[in-house]
Amino acid sequence: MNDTIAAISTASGSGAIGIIRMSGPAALSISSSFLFSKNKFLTPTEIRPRVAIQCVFQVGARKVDQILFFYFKGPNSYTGEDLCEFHFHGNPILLREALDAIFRAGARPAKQGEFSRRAFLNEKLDLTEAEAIGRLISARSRFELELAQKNVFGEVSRFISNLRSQLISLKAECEAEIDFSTEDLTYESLEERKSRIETVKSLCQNVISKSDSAEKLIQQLRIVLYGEPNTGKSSLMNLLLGKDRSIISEIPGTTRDYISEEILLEGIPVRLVDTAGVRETTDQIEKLGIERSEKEFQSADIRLVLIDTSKKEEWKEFIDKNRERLEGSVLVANKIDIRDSSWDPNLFADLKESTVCEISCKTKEGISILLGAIKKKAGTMGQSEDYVLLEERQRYHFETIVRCLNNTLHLISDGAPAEIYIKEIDYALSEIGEVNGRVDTEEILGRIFSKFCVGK
Ligand SMILES: Nc1nc2c(ncn2[C@@H]2O[C@H](COP(=O)(O)OP(=O)(O)OP(=O)(O)O)[C@@H](O)[C@H]2O)c(=O)[nH]1
Ligand SMILES: [Mg+2]
Repeated sequence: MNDTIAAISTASGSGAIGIIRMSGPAALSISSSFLFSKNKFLTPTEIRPRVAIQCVFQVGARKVDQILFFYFKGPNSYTGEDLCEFHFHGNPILLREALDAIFRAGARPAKQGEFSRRAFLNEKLDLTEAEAIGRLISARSRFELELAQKNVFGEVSRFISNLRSQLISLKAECEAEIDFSTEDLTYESLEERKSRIETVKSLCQNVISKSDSAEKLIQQLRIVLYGEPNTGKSSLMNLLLGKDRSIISEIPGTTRDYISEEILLEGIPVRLVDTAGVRETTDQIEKLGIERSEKEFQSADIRLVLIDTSKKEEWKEFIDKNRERLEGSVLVANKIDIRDSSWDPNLFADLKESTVCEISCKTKEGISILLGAIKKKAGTMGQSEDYVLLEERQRYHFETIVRCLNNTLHLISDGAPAEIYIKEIDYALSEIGEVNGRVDTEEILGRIFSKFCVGK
């Protein structure tokens, strides 16, 4: 990393301020050639680290802008190298002019992610933290942002180092057994060893499964509103969207084709789909619409099945006819403001894994409870201290670790000697190294000798 890189670090377009960053050995000397204060250019020695300098950014005789300048002396900077920041007024043309001058003075354009890459190479960040910073910047929902924040603050890195330390001690134990098996040392029993491996394996499996459900929430859940005509699907759609998107009328069969909209529900990005009411019909167009409703119902992540509680027992027939298909759905008992005396939510207590929510689109009663039920269905981790693997890359490595540990367990059960199954533990360890980009064999050696004090 002998060259010096520079780039505009703020978003494109105009804004109150626009920042150019420059990192590398020549950062300070290049910067100083533009910093004009009190009738002269500053010399590098006049620039103190971490002190805001107010001056003019000047290219030769041309005054470009009044700026704030910061110098972070390596290794105490984001990249670990000398790093300079110019805070301009945020006009893209002005920033471009300044950046071009910086390039002419000897810096080269930074490639995508190159500042973070240098930070990683200088051990300022590990790979998972670098990835989390990327997520933090690009997160499209509060939910995704919160997860990225946990990773930025090192939750995943801590999890990984804990896992790694468990595997290293496992390996150390096996290694000692191989090297010193003739000496009179006691080792853990195979059963103990297997149960330790199981523990590590389930830690990994747990984080993978949490990550899969988080991924769904980040990608966009499909929530489908389904039910007979006139039950209030379109009314609920509009209510959740906060705008009149679907046409509502007292005529059954109003919605003929599905309508979908993207929204954030409780910070989770979802796609809401309003469908045509399902019923027996001879109308060809309505039939096509109903076929689509069925397709949407099938492919939904969360199904909101609406029933009209104002109709005397009509809902009962619908539920009884569709009993099996409705398992796992959220039953939305609408029009509770004008419910018929025959309505009784307890009649559906036996529907497996489903919830009944009584609401009124008219009075908005029960809507927050419904939102809570949706969130619960979504499997949200809520306010927990949890972290997940946000990147496909990380999940891939964890799946490989689980495979290696499974192999180890099988080998042990088959009576294989430690020399053989230790290889699988090795693979698992190197995968962990891949997750955060740190691979170190010295560490393993150190552990062996500190733990067993052999060679006394
Ligand atoms: N009193 C009362 N009326 C409601 C409520 N929800 C919906 N309605 C009325 O019920 C009628 C049907 O509502 P829609 O939202 O169009 O029903 P839908 O399920 O989309 O009907 P289709 O599109 O025909 O399948 C309208 O006249 C709404 O104003 C409610 O909670 N209380
Ligand atoms: Mg409708």
